[in-house]
Amino acid sequence: MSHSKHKRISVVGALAATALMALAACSSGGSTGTTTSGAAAGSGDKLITVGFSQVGSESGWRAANTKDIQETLTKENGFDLKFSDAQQKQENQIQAIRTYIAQGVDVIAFSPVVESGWDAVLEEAKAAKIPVVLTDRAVDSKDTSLYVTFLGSDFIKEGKAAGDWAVTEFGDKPTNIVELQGTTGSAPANDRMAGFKEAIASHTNLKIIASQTGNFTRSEGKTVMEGFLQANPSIDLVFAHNDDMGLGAIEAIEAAGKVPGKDIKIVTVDAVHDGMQALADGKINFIAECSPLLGQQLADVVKQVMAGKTPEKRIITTETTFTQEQAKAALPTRKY
Ligand code: GYE
Repeated sequence: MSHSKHKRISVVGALAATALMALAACSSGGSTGTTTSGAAAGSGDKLITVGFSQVGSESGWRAANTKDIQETLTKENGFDLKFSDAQQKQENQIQAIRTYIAQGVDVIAFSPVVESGWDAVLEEAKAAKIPVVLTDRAVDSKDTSLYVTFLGSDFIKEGKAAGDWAVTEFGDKPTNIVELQGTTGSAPANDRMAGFKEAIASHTNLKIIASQTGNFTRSEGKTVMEGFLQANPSIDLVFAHNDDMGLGAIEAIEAAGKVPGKDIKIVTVDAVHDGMQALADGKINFIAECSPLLGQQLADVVKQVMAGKTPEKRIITTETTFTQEQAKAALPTRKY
């Protein structure tokens, strides 16, 4: 590791507290990456130590994302990955990042649970000269020198794709829409909502009659949908910010004696396996894809940074949309 003497001194000062925090960070999600002990044992180049703070394990998307990152940032590929799961809590992420700073990792990567409130900890990373890569979700920090790049999807575009589909599907018909929002304050929830609203804005027959967060989970999606069904006798469309909440909504709709995909249509974002299956089965009507396979791009960015290069400030993941027919065709060869 090429850290300054000055930094080593401050690291020593923080060591006692850090040991405990590191344990907490590593044990919280149950899924830890490799540890540094003996990391460079054997031969060859030194491994690049990456501290990764994951949002949580709230969805199928997140499970696929975690798997991809852990399978890509391996020792064989030159990385020593430290992984922690923040269980959808910002304070856990801040603590994990502080632990990585104190440990003197080479690069910190994280998927910020919400957009705001990161400046202080990012300034600490900057002061320690540890580059930070935003993976999957954005922060709203004005000072963009606090991170190297933001690598992930265009969530506004995904919301727009869902809204454009609704415009085409419902035409001039009066349409009551309920919205299952992602985690309040998260970049994908903010942007998917904005993109969807923009797409339907000039079509006044399309009305969002209720919106509530389901926190990107299947169980909360179901509970919120139950409430929507009780309060609103006539719902034509569910816009769920991810597949999992859409899958929860399917359960609620069926329990209410209605047919998902027919009596009440459903549009979601992600296109993970279970969502694609429900789409192929006719229970979901349309999905805007959001790829969780960010591991390789993250590995590339980290290697660039370590080689002293400057990656692009914004790296956008390529993605598509799926109709029911397209889902049937894509499912057999889908990776997640
Ligand atoms: O859409 C959702 C997950 O940040 C893009 O988080 C990600 C979102 C994804 O929980 O399923």
